[in-house]
Amino acid sequence: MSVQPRRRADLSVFLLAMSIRVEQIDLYHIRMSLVSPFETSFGVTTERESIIVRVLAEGLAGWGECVADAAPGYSYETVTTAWHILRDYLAPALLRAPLDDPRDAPAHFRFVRGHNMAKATLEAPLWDIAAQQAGQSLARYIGGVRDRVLVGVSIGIQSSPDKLAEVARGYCEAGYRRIKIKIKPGRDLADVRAVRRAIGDTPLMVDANSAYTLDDASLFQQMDEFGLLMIEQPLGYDDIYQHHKLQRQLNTPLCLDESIHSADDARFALEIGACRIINIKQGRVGGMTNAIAVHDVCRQAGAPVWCGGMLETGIGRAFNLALATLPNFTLPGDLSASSRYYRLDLIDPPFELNSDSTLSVPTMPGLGVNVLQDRLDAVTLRHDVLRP
Ligand code: SMG
Ligand code: MG
Repeated sequence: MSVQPRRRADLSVFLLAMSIRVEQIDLYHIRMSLVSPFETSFGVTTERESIIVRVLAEGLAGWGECVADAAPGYSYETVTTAWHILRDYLAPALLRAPLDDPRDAPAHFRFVRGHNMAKATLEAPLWDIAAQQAGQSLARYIGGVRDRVLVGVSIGIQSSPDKLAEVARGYCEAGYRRIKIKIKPGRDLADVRAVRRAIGDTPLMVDANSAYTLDDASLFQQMDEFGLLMIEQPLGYDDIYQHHKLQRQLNTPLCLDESIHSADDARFALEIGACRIINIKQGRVGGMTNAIAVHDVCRQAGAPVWCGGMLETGIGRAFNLALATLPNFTLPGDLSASSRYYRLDLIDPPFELNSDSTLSVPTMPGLGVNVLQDRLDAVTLRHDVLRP
């Protein structure tokens, strides 16, 4: 007799935990100054614009951050397009119908083609809420296997190779044990040589952000002598095929970033040998669900992955950290300490670098970081509140 009521109670807890009825969505368009300008092959970023989203559901608050930039340099998506897609399409769809699970978000948002960064922004708070409902950290909730994540630093193009070498040495002294440098035509081999000389055998890699063509194959062959960890996205942002032609001429592994938008892209790229490593950014692939799918495809193919960064505040960084606890994230991510990006982060405490070049993964339920509402308000340019 005592079994039945208990079973009924267990079931209701189960049902509660599996449904997310959204009551309110807050969109914040923010702008924050970087501690130093970040130059890539497609431009210089001095201020980061972004969208922070807060979802209220089931008595809980979940947070997310959009990785689109103000300008369409890295991706066609911008803060303005993401705001439009979020406010006019994705948020209304979410306010209309409850989701059982954040893993259903990609299907729920499929009526919008593309706009992965906007979709990821609104999927994120659902993961935060679902993990809180389960009473687990997001890392544990998605099946993460580590409590610290190996990280490196991504350094923008500097005024000269010597200056770059000095900056890279500074980051090594600060404890980063993997250096990534940005390259562009005219600022490549001499930069790599100078940094290699300055940092000894510290793992080093380059990221071209699609600034080259196959005609530059001999340049990349010359990079083989520097023992780089990988060369990231040398060719077209929308190309996979030509990368395989380049990869077969090199000893250094290629890594794809901009070209990979889905698990299918990852499978195709690995199958044709276009790269040996993949950089996973949840924003680029349309959210955590798809990011996990990309991870799983790469793991099955025996290709290691690492977590990319988009100069996120601590909110987006916390998502990245949780993602990077999955087993196949075996290479250091572009996830540096808060102080590498912003003087004041939006979370408390800020992320700090451990002495083993790791960041600690939050352990509190959900995303596990405290968002500082007053700091958020102070950097907000526009705030919209959406309700059913
Ligand atoms: O968040 O540490 C970070 C930045 C890492 O280099 C980084 N990101 O192509 O991988 C990349 C770039 C994209 C952002 S450029 C503004
Ligand atoms: Mg990149």
